[in-house]
Amino acid sequence: MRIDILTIFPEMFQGPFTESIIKRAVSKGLAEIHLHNIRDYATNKHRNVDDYVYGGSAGMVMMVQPIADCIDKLKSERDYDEVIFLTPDGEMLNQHLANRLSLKGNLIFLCGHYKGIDERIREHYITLEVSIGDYVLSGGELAAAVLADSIIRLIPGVLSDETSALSDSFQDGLLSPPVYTRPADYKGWKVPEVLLSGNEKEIVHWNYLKSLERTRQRRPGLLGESEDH
Ligand code: 6GU
Repeated sequence: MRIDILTIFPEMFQGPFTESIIKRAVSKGLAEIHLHNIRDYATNKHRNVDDYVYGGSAGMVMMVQPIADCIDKLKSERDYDEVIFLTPDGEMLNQHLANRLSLKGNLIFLCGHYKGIDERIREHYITLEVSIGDYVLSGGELAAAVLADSIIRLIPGVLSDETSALSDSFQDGLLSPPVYTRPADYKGWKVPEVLLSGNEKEIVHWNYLKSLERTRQRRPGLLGESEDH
């Protein structure tokens, strides 16, 4: 998979993609992340990428031309499956959407700033708008990093057997059960007996019941039950 990220703050991606699972996916050649500074496509004297809102309301809007030129260039080099705009008014990210996007080959992520982007970019280029939750971030960069992480870890070969995405919370529609490691007794705080029993069948059943219990307590909506309790 190849992800091209269009941003005015490429440095914001130094952290999230240079550690851990995403770093390994990139070094194994399973994912490529290419950052593009939208300002490099500005053609005016001051390299502006934003301008005042038509109609007089306060704030700045990202201009069409630099973003359009950047996307046009990328599209002339290869086909893209989706051009995604990260925005609080987009479709809510969930595991189902991450699964769907992990099957794609080439994606463009566009990170917005200020009051937003000129609507004509959305009309003529954007094929999918994604939000990561009902709160406002200063820009789309952190949302793009979250989206990229949720997708890349699902690419076959990225996770090892032990960290398999199959046992993730949400992958089976349930939250994960509690987990423990050694020692079996820490100052009298004991690991549940069943986990030490070696009885594989009983352990699988116990984990399932704990998943169900935790989901019912914390996220009943995932079980199709009422959220108020
Ligand atoms: Cl995708 N962008 C911004 N700026 N804020 C958000 C968001 C995205 N998702 C939730 N809040």
